[in-house]
Amino acid sequence: MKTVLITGATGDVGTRLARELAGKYQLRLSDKRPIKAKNFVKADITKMADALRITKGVDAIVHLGGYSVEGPWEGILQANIIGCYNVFEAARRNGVKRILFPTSNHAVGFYRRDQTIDHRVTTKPDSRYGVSKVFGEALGSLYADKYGMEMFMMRIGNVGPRPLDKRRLSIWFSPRDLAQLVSIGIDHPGIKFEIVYGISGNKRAWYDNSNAVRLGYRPQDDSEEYAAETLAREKPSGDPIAEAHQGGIFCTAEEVQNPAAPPKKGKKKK
Ligand code: 15L
Repeated sequence: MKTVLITGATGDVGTRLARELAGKYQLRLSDKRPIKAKNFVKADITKMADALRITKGVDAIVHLGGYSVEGPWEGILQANIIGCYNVFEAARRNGVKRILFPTSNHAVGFYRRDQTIDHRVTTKPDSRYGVSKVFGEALGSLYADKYGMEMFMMRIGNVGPRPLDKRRLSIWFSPRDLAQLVSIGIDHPGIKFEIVYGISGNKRAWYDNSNAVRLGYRPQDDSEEYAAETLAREKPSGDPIAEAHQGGIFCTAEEVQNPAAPPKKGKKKK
């Protein structure tokens, strides 16, 4: 059984992924926030020593750790630029060949919603966060070409049990489809450097995901099942730039709240 390190394992996506992959791989979970689990190792990936410690002896790394929304540059710099460099470089030094990197729809978020894009388009980040994901893609490309590492870049949409709003009908990624795509990234032989979109088989997708299909991805879910209820809940944002572009409010906001974060205390549910 392959040993797989998941960084950022206590986050929403990490938690769902670990649940889906349990039993299929020997998982090593890591994060800077500790959880009680036998296979958990606490680490701060902004420190190279920690990155070296957690990447030792694994077959593949799913590097989810980092800042997951738009926010202040300093936080993004530490977590997504320095942290990403440390994990890739530690993997290289420890002889770990395969890295799965969750880049994001926000690496290409300034494409318009009336465009269909594939894995070959020029990046168009919609935020500092999106830029940090483009950095990860570029670093992966360098490590693939220069050091022969195997890089699987997943431009992830939004992972959750169901789509949250109209924009997410196009980019929704169900946990079981996430697990399928990650398994392809871990097990597919001969990966050099691949970019795929991490979304379910959504009818309303803005992406031509034929590269993932070529590698064997057969999504089981489609957001269309939730379209009527999602659209009925939708409130107009009044932001024409956000509405016109795939990245939504990431295109205009300076800070975006993590959609998976629990509602702030004191705010009563209506
Ligand atoms: C992302 O890249 C984020 O990691 C996630 O928290 C969501 O905000 C998602 O994009 C999205 O676009 O909904």
